[in-house]
Amino acid sequence: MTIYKLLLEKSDVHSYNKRELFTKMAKNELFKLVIIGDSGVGKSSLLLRFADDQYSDSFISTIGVDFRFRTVTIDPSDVKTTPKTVKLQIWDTAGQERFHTITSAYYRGADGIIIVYDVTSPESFDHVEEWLTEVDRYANKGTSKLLIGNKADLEKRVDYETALHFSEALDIPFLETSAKTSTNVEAAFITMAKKLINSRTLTERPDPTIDICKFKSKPKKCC
Ligand SMILES: Nc1nc2c(ncn2[C@@H]2O[C@H](COP(=O)(O)OP(=O)(O)OP(=O)(O)O)[C@@H](O)[C@H]2O)c(=O)[nH]1
Ligand SMILES: [Mg+2]
Repeated sequence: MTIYKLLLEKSDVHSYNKRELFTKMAKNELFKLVIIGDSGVGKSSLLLRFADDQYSDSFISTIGVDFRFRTVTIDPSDVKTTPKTVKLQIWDTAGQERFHTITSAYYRGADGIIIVYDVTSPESFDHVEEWLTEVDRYANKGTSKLLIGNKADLEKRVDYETALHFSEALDIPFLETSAKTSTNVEAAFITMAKKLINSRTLTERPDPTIDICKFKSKPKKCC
């Protein structure tokens, strides 16, 4: 149970404060993620695997955007707070160039952005830099990023080490996944959720410095 729920149960919490706490609670437990990358790298397949544990070999290119929800519980040992159940609202975007104006509008307000390339397609890896430029242009400053190399069940044309060095240089977590076999799909979204929980916890942590002026006794009036 979160601290907010405990406080809400306390009868002496003023109703105005309760409303504030409710807003904070809701805010705390929902993260908006956006998946981007070239057409055909497997963005929709990753989302379908994560949200419904399903996979299809047929390729139906996404038109515009689509979204799904999934609630996940994060192990308390992995986050700097108590056990956390968070709702992920995941936006799947079309990789086709003609939709970029529409899809880039979804970057703003995203808590996390997942950039996907296809390990069998060096072109899709080369384009990651362009996708990151778009993210810097349209997303909020503090947006978390994650790099995914999908289709790891197939013969690779982009080395793991090359992608890892690239991601480390940018300080972005990186995983190779397969939407087809499920490998690392859960791990990828959980990695992003943990990153977001920890960064939100850090930004909400109260300032530990003590204002000593508060404890100074008021000057006594003479006479
Ligand atoms: N072998 C293999 N094929 C995959 C994998 N993920 C996706 N595919 C296939 O790749 C094709 C494209 O997948 P999508 O998920 O539709 O690609 P997308 O990135 O959403 O493409 P757009 O919507 O056009 O941007 C489909 O035929 C999928 O079945 C994977 O992990 N392994
Ligand atoms: Mg798609």
